[in-house]
Amino acid sequence: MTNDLQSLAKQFINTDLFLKADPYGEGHINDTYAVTFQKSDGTVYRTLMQRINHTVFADPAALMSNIHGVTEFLKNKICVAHGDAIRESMTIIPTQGGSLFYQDEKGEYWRMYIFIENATTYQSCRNEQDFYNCGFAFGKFQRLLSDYPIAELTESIPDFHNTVKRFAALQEAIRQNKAGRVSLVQPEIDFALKREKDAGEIIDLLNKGMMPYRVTHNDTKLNNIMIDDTTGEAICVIDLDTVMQGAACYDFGDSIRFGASTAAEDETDLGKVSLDLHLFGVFTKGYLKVAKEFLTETELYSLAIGAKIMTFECGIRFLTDYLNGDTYFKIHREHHNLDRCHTQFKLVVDMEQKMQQMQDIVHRYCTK
Ligand code: ADP
Ligand code: GN1
Ligand code: MG
Repeated sequence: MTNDLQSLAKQFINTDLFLKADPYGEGHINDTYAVTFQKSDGTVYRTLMQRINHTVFADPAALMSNIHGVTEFLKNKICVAHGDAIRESMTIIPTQGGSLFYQDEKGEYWRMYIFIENATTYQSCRNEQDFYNCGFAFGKFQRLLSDYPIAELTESIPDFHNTVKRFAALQEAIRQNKAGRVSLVQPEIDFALKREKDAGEIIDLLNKGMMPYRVTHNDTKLNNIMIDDTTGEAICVIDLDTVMQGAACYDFGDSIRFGASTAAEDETDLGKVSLDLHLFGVFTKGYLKVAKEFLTETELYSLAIGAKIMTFECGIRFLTDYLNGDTYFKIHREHHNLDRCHTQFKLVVDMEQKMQQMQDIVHRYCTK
C-alpha cells in the first residue's frame, strides 16, 4: 500500500522526496492520509491526501469543482480582509497535469490539500472558549458565502438534509431488512416511526418559501473545524464535500448535535448522554454574534428545532445503515452504528424536553 500511496502522492508532487504516508483523522467517509515530503533544502512538510468515497459522492469531478469554486471565493475575501488565505481556507494541490483530482487505474479518486499545521480538530469540546470560537467561525463561513453564486453548486449528495426522504429511506431499509436485523431493533424503529411528522419540520419551511436557501456546509461537526494550537481560534472550516444549498439551521443544528452533547457520538453508556444547555448557549452566542445580522425571524426560530432535527436525522441515518448492513459509515466495532443511533435518540428526547430553554437562549443572544 505504501508503494501505491507513494505513486499516488507523486501524481500531485514529484519535485520533492516522498518520505511516508500515514492514515490520518477520524472521519466516517473518506480515507485520509498525512503524506510527508522532503524538499531539496532538507525542509520536511506534510500534505493531506484523501481517497474520495465515490459510493457516497457519485460525481467526484463535480464535487471537486464545488470545492474549488468555494475555496477560491473564500480566499479572495480572506485576502481582502488581510487574512492568511492558506491557513484560513482549504487549498487544493492540483495534480502535475493541473487537474483537481487524480483517478487511479482502479477507478478510485484521489485529491491533495495543503496540510494546515499547528492546528487541531477535536472530537469533543476542550473548553467553552473553543466552542464559542467554532460557533463564530461557522457563522462567519455562512456570511462569507452569503453572496456565492448558489446556482453554480452541484448537489454533491442530493437531498442530503431532506429529513423526510431520510425517513423514507429508513422505512425502505425496514421493508428490505437486508442484514436481517429488524427484529433486533424494534424499540429503535418504534422511536423513529413515532416521530414521522417531525421529519418535515425544517424541510417544509424551505419548501413553503418561509426560509431562504443559503450556501451551507452541512457537516459542521467539531472535527470539521481546525483550532489554532497557539491562539485557540477556530481558523479553518474543513471537509467541504457537502457544501451545498441548505437551511442555516442545518449547520447550527449539526454543530450542537455533536459538540453540545455531554458524550461522544458512539458512547455506549447512555446515562452519560445529554444536551449540555450551557454549551448550547456558548455556541449560540458565538454563532449569533455574526449570524444575527443576516438571519430572518423564521431562521432564528428554526435554530433550536434544527438542532433536534439534525440529531433525529443523524440517528435515523445510523439506524438505516445498521439495517442495511453497515455500508455507508465506517464502523470500528460490531453494532457501532446502533450505538451511534442510541446516543442520537437519547439526545433527541433530551432536546424535546429542553426545547423551550433552547429557544429562550437563542432569543437572548439575538436581541443582545
Ligand atoms: P471525512 O470526510 O472522512 O470526515 P475530513 O475531510 O474531515 O474527512 O478529514 C479527516 C480529518 O483529517 C479531519 O478531521 C482533520 O483532522 C484532518 N484534516 C482534513 N483536512 C486537513 C487539512 N487541510 N490540514 C490538516 N488536517 C486536515
Ligand atoms: C459523516 O465525513 P464526516 O465524518 O465528517 C457524515 C455526516 C454525519 C457524520 C456523523 C458525507 O461526517 O453527514 O453527520 O458522519 N458525512 C457524510 O458523525 O455523510
Ligand atoms: Mg470530516
